[in-house]
Amino acid sequence: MTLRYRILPSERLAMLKLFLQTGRKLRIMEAHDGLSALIANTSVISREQSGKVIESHQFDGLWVSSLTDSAAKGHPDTGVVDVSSRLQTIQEIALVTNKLIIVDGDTGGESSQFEYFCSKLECLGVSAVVIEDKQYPKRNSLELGAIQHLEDPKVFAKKINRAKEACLSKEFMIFARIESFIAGYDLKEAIKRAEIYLNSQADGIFIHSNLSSPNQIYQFIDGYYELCAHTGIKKPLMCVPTTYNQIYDHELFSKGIDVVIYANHNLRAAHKAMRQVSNSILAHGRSFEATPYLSSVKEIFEDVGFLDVTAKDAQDEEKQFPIIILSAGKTLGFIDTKFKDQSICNVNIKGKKLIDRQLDVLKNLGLNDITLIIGKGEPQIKNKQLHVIHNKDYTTTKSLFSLLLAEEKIKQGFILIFGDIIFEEELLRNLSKQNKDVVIVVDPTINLKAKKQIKSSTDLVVSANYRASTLRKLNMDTERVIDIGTDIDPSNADYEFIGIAKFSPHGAELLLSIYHSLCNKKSIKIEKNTKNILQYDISDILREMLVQGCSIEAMIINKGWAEIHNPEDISNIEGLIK
Ligand code: SPV
Ligand code: MG
Repeated sequence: MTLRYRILPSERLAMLKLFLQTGRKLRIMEAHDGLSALIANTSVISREQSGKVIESHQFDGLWVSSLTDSAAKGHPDTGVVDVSSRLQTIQEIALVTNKLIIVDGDTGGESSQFEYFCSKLECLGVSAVVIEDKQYPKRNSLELGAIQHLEDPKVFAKKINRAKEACLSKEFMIFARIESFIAGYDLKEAIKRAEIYLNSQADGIFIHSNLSSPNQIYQFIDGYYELCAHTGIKKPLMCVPTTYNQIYDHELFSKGIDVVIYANHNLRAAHKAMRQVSNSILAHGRSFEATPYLSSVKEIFEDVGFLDVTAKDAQDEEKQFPIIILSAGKTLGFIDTKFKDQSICNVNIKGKKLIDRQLDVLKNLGLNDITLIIGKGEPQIKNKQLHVIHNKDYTTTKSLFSLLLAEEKIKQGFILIFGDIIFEEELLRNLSKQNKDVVIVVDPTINLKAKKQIKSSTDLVVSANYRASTLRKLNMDTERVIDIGTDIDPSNADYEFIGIAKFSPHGAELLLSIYHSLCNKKSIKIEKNTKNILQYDISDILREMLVQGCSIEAMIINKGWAEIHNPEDISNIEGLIK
């Protein structure tokens, strides 16, 4: 269910009466379960002119039909679906919609049963119930061969009066449905019954016909309005143009009908599509040919609120994603400085260690599950929550080996951060919102640099979209990566991988399974080189994932980060930090 379309019972209950009092003409659509109700509730068509909506149409409410409620359960419409089951359907519909509901109450049963039924409908927020003046057990009105027995109209009116008196609210409405035409009687009988019901406590009249022409209905309307003028009582009029379906609802409205009900169309649509799809699959031995009759799974997910749930889950999970900081690399750029025997995370930038700068950003974002992987030196950090892992083999291994030392941590998804960069909150906030399997953060400014200015250790990235489009947005935009590595010719590269990436739980699972399958082989061929898995950098495993068909997205940024590879980088950064 989606949480988007909801309303409290008391508000919904009053809607029909309110609309009718203001003279609004209403179009009502059938629903037989939560999904059909959602579709009836949310369907809207609009006409635009010069980019402005000049006309828009949607249904005003929902009809819970006995025919379709029964048929959806595989039953005939003969009153065999019991009251509890009907109430269950009505509740299911009420829970996922916010439009008024009119319930088809069949004959209403005997008086006391009807009183109890109405009291329950009222509590559920149903606006109105319609009962037909046939004898129990009734038969559906559309089957011409069915034998129909009418109820004594005075007995029927009394049943309505009793239920009206049992109702708690003034807003709950009961409509008296005249079945004279259905049972083969003439206009005179129908008008005679209308007069009795006008003089009862019924709130409105429903006139039914199962002919393909609207003549019976039009004659009734004329007779009814004369009767109203004569008695001085006017109650709203409803009809169900299932058989006389060439008449537009606006024609019925202009004749004097107040509520037009499309009483079975969602179920008939589903029935036809289901039959076609089943036959097509049997005929072809696959489902491909049935595609035109099918909604996509995504469309269903959208309608029932699954996408809302996954978006909220992703937001919640942002906070729980473990952060892995890789800081075990060799600090070649600092060989002549006092940091030569230190992990890069300990270098000082304007009085503050690089790792402390990273931790500040993470803390501000509420990210507390942080693992730091270091090689040489001890991190001199007071943060007790920081989990530190030592890569004792840091001289003979590379970044993938370091990452895998935290294998237990990364299984449920993680955010990877290289230890030699500083970055702003905004960047990580945007990355956290991404929910694709693997998203790497990339920067396009390499394109502005001369080829020889690009360091040989830079992880270059080739994107599928870069070449296809000239219009790109920054920050939240992602593009599909087609290659990554330090060996890509800079003139073919679109971006630089900055050393921050997010792996969803599924992305992490893919990474681990590919890593383990690689471990089972002795050495692996990457392009021209043959590498031992111990010599894999993060970009090597990302490339291997691409080779194996995984999808990797690049999130593009062009500011908010810097890398620290040597004392010169530090002095550049210090110039920028206030
Ligand atoms: C229904 O939809 O169940 C109705 C209308 O009662 S009809 O089927 O036309 O009788
Ligand atoms: Mg019915």
